[in-house]
Amino acid sequence: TSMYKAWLKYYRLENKELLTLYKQLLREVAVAEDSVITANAVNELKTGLYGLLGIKPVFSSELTGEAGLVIGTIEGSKEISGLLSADEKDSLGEEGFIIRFKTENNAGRLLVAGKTNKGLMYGVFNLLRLIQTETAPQALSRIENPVNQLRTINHWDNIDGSVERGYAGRSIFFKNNKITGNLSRINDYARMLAAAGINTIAINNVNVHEFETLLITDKYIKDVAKLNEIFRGYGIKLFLSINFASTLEIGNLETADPLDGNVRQWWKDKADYIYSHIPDFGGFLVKADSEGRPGPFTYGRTHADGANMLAEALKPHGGLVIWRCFVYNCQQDWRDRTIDRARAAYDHFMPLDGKFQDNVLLQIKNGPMDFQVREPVSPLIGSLKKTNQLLELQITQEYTGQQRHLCYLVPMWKEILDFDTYGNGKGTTVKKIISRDTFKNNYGGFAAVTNIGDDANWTGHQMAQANTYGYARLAWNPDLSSEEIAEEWIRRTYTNDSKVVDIIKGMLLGSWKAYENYTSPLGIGWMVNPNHHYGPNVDGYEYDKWGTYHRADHKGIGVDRTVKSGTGYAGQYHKEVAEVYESLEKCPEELLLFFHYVPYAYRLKSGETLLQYIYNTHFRGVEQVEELKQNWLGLKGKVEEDVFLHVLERLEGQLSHSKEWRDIINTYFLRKTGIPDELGRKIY
Ligand code: BDP
Repeated sequence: TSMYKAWLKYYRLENKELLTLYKQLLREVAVAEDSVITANAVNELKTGLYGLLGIKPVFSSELTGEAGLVIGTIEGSKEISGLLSADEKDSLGEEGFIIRFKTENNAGRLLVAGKTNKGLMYGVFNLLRLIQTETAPQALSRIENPVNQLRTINHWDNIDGSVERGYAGRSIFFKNNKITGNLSRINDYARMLAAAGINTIAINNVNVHEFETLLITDKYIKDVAKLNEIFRGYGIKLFLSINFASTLEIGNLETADPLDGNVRQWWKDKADYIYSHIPDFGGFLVKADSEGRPGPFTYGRTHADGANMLAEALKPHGGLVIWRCFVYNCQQDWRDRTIDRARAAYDHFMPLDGKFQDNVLLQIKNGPMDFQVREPVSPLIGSLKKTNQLLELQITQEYTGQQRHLCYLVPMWKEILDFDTYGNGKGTTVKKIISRDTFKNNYGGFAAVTNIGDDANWTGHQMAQANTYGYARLAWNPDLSSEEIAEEWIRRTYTNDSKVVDIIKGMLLGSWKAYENYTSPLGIGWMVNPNHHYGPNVDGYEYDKWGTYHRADHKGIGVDRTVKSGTGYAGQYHKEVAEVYESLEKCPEELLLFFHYVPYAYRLKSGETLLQYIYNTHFRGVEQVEELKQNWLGLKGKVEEDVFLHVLERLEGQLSHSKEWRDIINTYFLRKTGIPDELGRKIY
């Protein structure tokens, strides 16, 4: 299936004029550079140009004529160095690139340059993207540096081949407790990631169990090194999730206390060992003291003690510790309304600001709970000032339809990135904090849990590829718009036919709102089946220990998180933000039930009561899915048949499932209140 090629399809250009122009321009390519990364870039160029233009250019170290493409690094190529101004050279970062088009005497000359071969590679991938999306040569010229330093993908893959929260088949890395021998698929994966700008990957689940603990031993390290070699060729650093209790489980020690001398020595030796096999190893990703995983709390130590111990071991090798802030009590008492899981990350980590080594990064989930369809931004972001930070997003659609529903998440991520934390006065948006623009920390960037598996189309629902792609593009440049990203993805995936592009773009852009409409309302989240988290179950978590409540009764619904009368969570934000969330009137309506307990008769700004709003959005959400399906039906014959049928099958499933959501939610509130729909629609 063509779906396997994702955004690297390189269909022949449909625009004849551009096709002719580019065939002329790209007959000859000069590459004065030789490294694995450059060789991979050149291979991509060969594949890409053959697909897009049907040509096999002549490759040499110098152009023979006036026309052609010159690729190189500033240091490696005199020609490139000579053609660029001092300003241009200065503006290039380690991963940045320049694309330049010049016409002289009717002959065009194209230049792709990086300061390093990584930059050069990104330049080549971007050139291919621009041709693929029908950009004219005159519009190619640009200088780009990635805005974010770490652009990370996390896999929740287990060595037995299962994937935690995976909805696209089994692991691409592991099978039956072995590391895959199918390295060509890994190579294709590395191409996809690098083409979209990813530069870091953690290949195993953050929940590290018995076998995964052994990844850093003789049993697996050579095979990990083989994977690393592939990723290295595309400028991607490899990380492993580690077990904080490794010293106990594989180290023959009786403790994992981070302040114990033997434990510290064990990790130093372990780091030396890993780097002797993988000299450019990225470092460790750690989930500690969370959902049953071991951690420093057992020994009465702080998370700074734990992270710093590992950081010290990795430091001589240039490695990093990425430490997750998803730490909360998953055994709480639902009867106690003063305890609030939303507070946990801030309460645990805020007191540690400034206490972490400079090669530690905290990885913070975008919201205080757990990847719901709507959450406020974590108050840690904007509060931590002296700590390296990664924003953690979830591409895999655990709570957003599990890749059976279409839910394009880029618009949600954009809202998060553009959110003003007031952390350093007005305008301190999340994107400025994680890009290190605001607080000038050592490291920063993006992390996300991937939606990739071994399905032939990688993501289960083909259109979920747009989320993988969109995440990577935002990590490169968070100022790209949802529309731009959608459009790029569609053109690279399906066609440049603008009518088709517009229809699919409309589908993508409206899908998150549609999903929100027919699922849990106004920021309350969690009305899902426990464990697998698919499908509606309003009270599924209501009387359980996980801290995920909606507090609905016959009078109203919502969690009072105000300082005045609730859990005090709203007070974790800077005062400008706290004031807004604290107030029932000022609180953005989409988060109303996250912050306030609200009576059903409360009037929203639209004039609807809260109850009527819930009914209306649930009927509307299903209509929106019907519209998605109608739009797609109009594309028959305009996209490949197997793609057409595949997406149609998913949309039909989504439609019937959205009705289930609508009916269960609406019936629940009808029964709680006894108040029927004002418009007399049938509620079961
Ligand atoms: C939750 C998932 C769980 C993960 C956990 C985490 O349900 O499977 O282990 O997050 O982020 O969303 O560690």
